[in-house]
Amino acid sequence: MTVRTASRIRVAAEDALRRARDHLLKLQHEQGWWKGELETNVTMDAEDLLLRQFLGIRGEEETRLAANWIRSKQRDDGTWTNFFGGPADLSTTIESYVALRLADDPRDAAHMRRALEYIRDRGGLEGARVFTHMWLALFGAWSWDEIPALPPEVIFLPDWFPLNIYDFACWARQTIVALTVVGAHRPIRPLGFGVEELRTGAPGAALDPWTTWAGGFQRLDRALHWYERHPSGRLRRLALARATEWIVRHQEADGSWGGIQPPWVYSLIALNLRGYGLDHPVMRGGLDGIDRFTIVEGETRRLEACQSPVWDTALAVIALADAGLGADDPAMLRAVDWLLREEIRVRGDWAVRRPNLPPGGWAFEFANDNYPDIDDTAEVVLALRRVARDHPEPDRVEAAIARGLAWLVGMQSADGGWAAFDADNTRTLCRELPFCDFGEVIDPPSADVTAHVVEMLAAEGMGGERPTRRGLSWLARHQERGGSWFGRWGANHVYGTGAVLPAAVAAGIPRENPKIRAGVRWLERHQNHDGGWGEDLRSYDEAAWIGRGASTASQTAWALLALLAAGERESEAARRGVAWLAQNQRAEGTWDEPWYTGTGFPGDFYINYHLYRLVFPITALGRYLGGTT
Ligand code: R19
Repeated sequence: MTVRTASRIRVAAEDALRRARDHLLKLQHEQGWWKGELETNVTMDAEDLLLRQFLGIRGEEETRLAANWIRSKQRDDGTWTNFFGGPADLSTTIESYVALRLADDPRDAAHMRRALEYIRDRGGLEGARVFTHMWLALFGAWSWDEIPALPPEVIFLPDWFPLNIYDFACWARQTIVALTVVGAHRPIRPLGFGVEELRTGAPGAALDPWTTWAGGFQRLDRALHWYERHPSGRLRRLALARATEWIVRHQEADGSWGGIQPPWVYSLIALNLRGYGLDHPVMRGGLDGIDRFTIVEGETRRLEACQSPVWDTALAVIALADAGLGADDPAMLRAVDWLLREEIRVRGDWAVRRPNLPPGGWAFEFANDNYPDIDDTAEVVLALRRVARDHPEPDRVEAAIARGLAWLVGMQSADGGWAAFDADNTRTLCRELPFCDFGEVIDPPSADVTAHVVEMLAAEGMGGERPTRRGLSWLARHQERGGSWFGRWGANHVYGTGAVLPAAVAAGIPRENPKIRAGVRWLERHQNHDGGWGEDLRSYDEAAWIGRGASTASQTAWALLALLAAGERESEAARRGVAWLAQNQRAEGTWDEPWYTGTGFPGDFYINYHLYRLVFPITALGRYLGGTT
């Protein structure tokens, strides 16, 4: 590279960084936090209308605005998808169709006919996921007998017994407890119309052989259905009381359950069936909370599945530190003070597996005391470390860091990796239950979370210590054959590799290490001709898409973070990546990113985090220019 090109790219990077940083600063809330929209799919909006219909509180205006949003997301072929550019999804299309019928869209309108045609072509309601069947069963449009049984008596299983509620990932656990109550009541409330047209009359799938887990569970399911019709009265009453008490105890300060839509809406339905009226404070709090997850824009209304203020704020603080903002900058001080106030000092469900571990972590959301998570805690500690020395109350920051660090060390799983919310949540048998046909129901360690914790341990000067070495060994064992790492919570191998290389190098792995080199080569091989990186979400289902896709700002930044950490700052690959960021920036300092680069559940649920396009490029450009890695 000539001296002229080198200085030209520097100038472009500086200019891009300045504009991006200024833009990010403008997005900070006066209380100190950042929160980008967490965009998912229209099942959120369809189910919101169905929830309101079930509770008898569906208003006309809400219905109209939500229907406008759902209609605006329908594609020309009549279908709905779960992410930008993705394939049509049967369950999502069915739920959207029913929601639009609630909004009085005529069955014979062209858009409804196209949707119905696709639904019937693809097997109809019979082919939908369990959650979709459940929503329709609430209104008598699907039979409760055809929903996998899930008796509330599971609440009695002790925490060492297979398939007890603590074997399930926290999001599935909360959903399951609520749905056991709903399933025991088998409610049917009026929808106002029939949806027979959704059925094809196709017979259900044949049973798997009884020698397989799936086949065994399918037969067990029949036995459970028999029990459902003859439950032991006393045991059932006790189980429902216990489950109800568990649900009420797990409501968060903002009225939510787990800060996420599924357990939230199912808990409201369950409690209502248990006699909690709409004016009961628990119900009121839950319903009011949903309003704060609702975005009304013009003539549309949509719901966030979850909110990410802690995650976004930690990433923003790191980005601004990389962009050269000092810890004494007022924006940084406000952010750090807010993060310190968000620390969770009480035990949550995680303590079932780690009863002697003192609390001290952060959740993803504004309020989620029962579920601080490892990923957020690692990023918050990394963020606090960047400002600790120059903070007016350094002891306060150090004490929070020390508690977070100890909590993270204590949450290491037995195999040396780290998962998102729990330690040793690895009972794969949970996945075989007929009920569990959507998303993921356990929370095993992943490369991205393990890397974030290792990076944090290294920043705390613990690179050489046993938890870190075990984490590094976990990462070494989980490198893919091509040199990359799988991205559990971000898309996909670009995210995993972008997390692992900076962590490994920070923890003292030499840049020449063959595994690091293999990671670098994997990234170089998957750089697009335009200089950026992109990885399509289809990569979770089709190996041919791994590392391939249209360039995006967040994924380009992740690749750059890895290359910079691996000592590739002067490489052609890094220069072209930086040039892509500079050339594709919008005038106001951010980037367009319609593609979803966040992962909720590989294959099933994806997230467009609206701040990813900004915070990650700032970190990458800042490190490129500052030379820090
Ligand atoms: C890293 C930080 N992360 C560790 C936290 C990411 C949180 C993402 C938001 C998740 O929102 C959810 C959660 C669960 C569901 C489900 C669901 C699927 C199966 C069962 Br059983 C129960 C619930 C469906 O949608 C969800 C959205 C970035």
